[in-house]
Amino acid sequence: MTARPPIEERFPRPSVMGVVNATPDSFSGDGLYLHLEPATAEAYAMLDCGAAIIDVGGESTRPGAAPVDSEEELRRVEPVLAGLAGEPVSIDTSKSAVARRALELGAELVNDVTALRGDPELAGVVADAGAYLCLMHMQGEPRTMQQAPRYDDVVSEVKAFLEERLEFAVGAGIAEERICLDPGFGFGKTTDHNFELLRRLGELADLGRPLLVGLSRKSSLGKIMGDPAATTGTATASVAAALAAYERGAWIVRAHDVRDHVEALRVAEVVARP
Ligand code: HH2
Repeated sequence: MTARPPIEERFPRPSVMGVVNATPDSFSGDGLYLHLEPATAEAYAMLDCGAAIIDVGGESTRPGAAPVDSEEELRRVEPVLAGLAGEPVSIDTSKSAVARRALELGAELVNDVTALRGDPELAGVVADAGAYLCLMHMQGEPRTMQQAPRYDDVVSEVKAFLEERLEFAVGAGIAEERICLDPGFGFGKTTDHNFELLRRLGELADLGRPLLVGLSRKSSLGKIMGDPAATTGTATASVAAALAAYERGAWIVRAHDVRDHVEALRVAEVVARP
């Protein structure tokens, strides 16, 4: 196995990660992908628009979503992964069985929203494959995480958590240069927590690893428009949030509306580095 280059080289800043959900209940309303042909077609369209990688997920992590077992998750994602053979793919899973199969099918990044706390075998699977890894912060678990999120200082708590998970992952044999970190917008966080994290994202960049951010269509973006019951945000609000994140050091941006994000980030990039 040839060692993969550092994640910063493989996915230069800014890179857009396109989201393909093979789930019936994604919060963002794009769970069209139970029919697998459209999922694969959508992924190719995202690549054509400039996505650097496609994140394929078979289990919804929206607040209150029901967990699924490995068999069902694999049944959902395998055909999409097979249809994307040879393309840059990330698997959004916390399960070692799903990650193992996805890596066999060519996925190069494991996006684990539990930051290696969900399945004790996942770290070994990532290490053995020499795969890239995203470690994300979440307070609580998807079913209950939005009930009463609480922090004394959300930024320093998220930072300490990511530092500890990074140390754990490296201790488990995963090369630090293949790891990126994610504050987990919306995962056990109020709207105020999310915007505090976004405002002070630079403090997380101090951890020395590339930051992945997933703000796309998140409910906080709808809530600040005046609808306290909003469950999603618009593409326009998502792009604005992505730009704010980029200006504060974000490296990889996870997004549903890929063309909008690629074009906006290109402008921001040229402004920052003529
Ligand atoms: N957000 C979602 C899922 N996976 N992974 C990372 N690293 N960061 C995120 O912010 C993140 C994530 C939730 O969004 P979505 O995939 O659109 O919805 P669902 O989980 O319902 O499929």
